[in-house]
Amino acid sequence: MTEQRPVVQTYTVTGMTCEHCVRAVTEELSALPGVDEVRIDLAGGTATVTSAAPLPVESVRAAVDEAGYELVGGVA
Ligand SMILES: [Cu+2]
Repeated sequence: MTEQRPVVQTYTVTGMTCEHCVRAVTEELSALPGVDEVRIDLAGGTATVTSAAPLPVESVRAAVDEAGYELVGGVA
């Protein structure tokens, strides 16, 4: 049996400028399977995602892209 420990990962997201952007990115990331919590740092341009298991970075990238923003690099 594998250990169930939440994974917390921070990503760099460009293009977010206001609370609307924050909401859009939060919604898309929250919709990913296994995501428990999404915290956006608007000033810092980062998204911190808590999930039950590690998320494929391409899934995170696709979700951010869907919201209209861009994931920079991999994991911050
Ligand atoms: Cu905005």
